[in-house]
Parts: sequence; structure tokens; C-alpha cells
Amino acid sequence: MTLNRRDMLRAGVGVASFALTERLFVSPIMSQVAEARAARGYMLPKLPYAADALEPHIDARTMEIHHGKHHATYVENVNKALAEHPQLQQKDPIALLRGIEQVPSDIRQTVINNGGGHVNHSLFWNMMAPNAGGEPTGEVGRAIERAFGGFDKLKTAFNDAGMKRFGSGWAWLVVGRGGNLDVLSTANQDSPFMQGLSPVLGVDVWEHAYYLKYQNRRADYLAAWWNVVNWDYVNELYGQARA
Ligand code: MN3
Repeated sequence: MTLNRRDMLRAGVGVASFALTERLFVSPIMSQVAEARAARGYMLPKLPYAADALEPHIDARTMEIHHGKHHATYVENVNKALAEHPQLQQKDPIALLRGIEQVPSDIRQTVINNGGGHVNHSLFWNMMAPNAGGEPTGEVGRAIERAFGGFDKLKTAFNDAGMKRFGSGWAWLVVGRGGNLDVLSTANQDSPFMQGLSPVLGVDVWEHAYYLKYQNRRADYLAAWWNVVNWDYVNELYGQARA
């Protein structure tokens, strides 16, 4: 009788042998993701707050479905795609996206869609928090001032990127290779990591992110979303991207 990885996990084999060596993201949620994958593939991270914590800006039902169904499905599908590729499954999901050209062509688009979805959403939950929003703070606040000439100008550029994304995708604030901040939009679940960029703030503009509360009013969703931006986490990501 041979044991597959799931059997071994049930038996408690192999879990303790895992050592956390990658520290791309120091937040608990990303550590949780990293620790899980060695044993059983990527894992849906817990929301860092209650589903209703972002009310009234983001409603609880949207959070429940978005996290518990949409994000869960990305995790399930990327694990399925990588099931025959343990050497890829062991990579940090961000490293997987950064090296997307090394993923076999027959599963590459599936990994882009679902691995991208997993990483994008894992970041997104942390980029939001209750009792957050307001003006950007710290190092990233000063960098926004230098790069855009103020927070209002960043918001205009970012909202514009989100509004002009036709169909589904994301708007991002990223750190480029030269360490500069930039605003851009990606389609579907395409990750800025695939372009060698490091996202520090992103907003999901798929309809599933806002339709229950805002229906077709994406602009209203974007306006409200700034009230939940977690600048502490944005600063954390900014520091890591520049390190
Ligand atoms: Mn989404």
C-alpha cells in the first residue's frame, strides 16, 4: 500500500518537517499560506477580521461569498493544476507567479488565473481593515506625495484605472523595478508579480467584489473602498518591496 500526500497528512507525517524559509510577506496571513503548502498544497487563508467588519463599505454577504467561494475555488483549482508538479507546488505562490515562464505551457493559463487569484485575494483581505482608511501614512505616504503630488491625485489615477478596466480585473499601486510607485490595471487575475512588479495596494473590480451592494455602480464601490484601506499593511508591503 502506498500513501499519497493526503493520507500522509491525515497520519501527521511530514507536517513537522516543514521550515518556513521564505519571508516575502511577513503578515500572519501569508505565513499561514506558506506553512500550509508544504503539507497539502496552497490553503485558503482565514479572513483577518469578521465578515461584517468592513460594513457599511463592504457588506458581510459579499465578503462571505468572495472569500469562502471565489477565493476558495482559486485555491482548489491551482492545487488541482499543480497536483502532478510537486516541485512547483512547493514554491511560494508569489515565486510561482514571478517565474510563470517556468510553469509548463499546458497548465500555465490555469496557474495564472487561479494562482493569481489566490495571491491577489490573499493580499486584498489584508489591504483592507476595519477602522481604517484616511490619509496614507508613513513611508508610503511620503512616496505617494513624491510620485503623484498628493493623495487626491493618487486616488484619481487609481480610481480611473479601476473604472477603465473593461470586464474583470484589478487596479494596483505597485513598486516597479527601479523602486518607483506606479498605478496600473490588470485583466482577470493577472498579477503584477508576473511583470516583475510588487503590488502594495490593489482593488478587485470584478463584479463579484461589489455587485450585491453596489450593483452596476463601480464608482460608488471604489469611492467607499478607500474607507477600509489598511495603510499599515500597505507600508509593510512597501518596505518589503523596497528591501
Ligand atoms: Mn475577487
